[in-house]
Amino acid sequence: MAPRKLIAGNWKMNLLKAEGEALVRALGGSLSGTPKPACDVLVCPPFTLLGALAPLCRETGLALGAQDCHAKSSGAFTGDVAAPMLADAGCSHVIVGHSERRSLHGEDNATVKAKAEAALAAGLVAIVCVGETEAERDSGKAEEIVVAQLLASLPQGASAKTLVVAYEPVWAIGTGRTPTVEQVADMHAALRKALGGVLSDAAGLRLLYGGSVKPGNAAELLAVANVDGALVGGASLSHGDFWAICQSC
Ligand code: G2H
Repeated sequence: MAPRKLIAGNWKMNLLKAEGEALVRALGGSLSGTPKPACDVLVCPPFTLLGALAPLCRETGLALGAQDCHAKSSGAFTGDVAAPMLADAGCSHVIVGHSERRSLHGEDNATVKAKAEAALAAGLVAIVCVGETEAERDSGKAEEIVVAQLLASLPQGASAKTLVVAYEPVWAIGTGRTPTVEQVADMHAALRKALGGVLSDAAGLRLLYGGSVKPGNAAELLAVANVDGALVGGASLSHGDFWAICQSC
């Protein structure tokens, strides 16, 4: 059976405390109303808001995640945040290996794998992101490249309960461009197959699509085989847009 869908909002480096609280309150209000969305809903605010939003998320049934963690559990790493700190702040999930971390902070697959392993060790669900660049898509080898990226980024000891994979084509992130449903279907099928070779419960693992998901394209993307939810950036900052995406499940 396909897993229950997950809609995750990646707020990136946006929103101050009052704005974040207002958004979570609005989402919580929608979640407590009817009809209930056929998905779990997760918000991933910046580190600075996690402590303030944790009690609000708990009250309203929203899951809370962070956007990154360090691979070590503590130490002299100025400016970094460790996975146990995120769990302590009330997070259940953490995104690792987002393409903005890979490209702007030089994170390679080994770093992403180490971060995902730190997340699992802290009791968090790791959302491991993978995706090809435009040049890689144009090369005709996108599936091969993304599968290799995924296998090299996977944490040891992962299962469908502790791992989520997000396919985010780099050329679709924040650009308004999205792959065709056929391209998404082919990539997700390739990722599921590759996961089946390394995880016994790969059929139950959530495979999210991310990259310019909006209310206008969410239903179509979420209906694609092997798409078990979405990782939403820009549109997750608007209650109306994000809730419309949740209702598209
Ligand atoms: C991809 C996505 C969220 P956006 O980065 O992870 O962002 O929906 O703005 O393309």
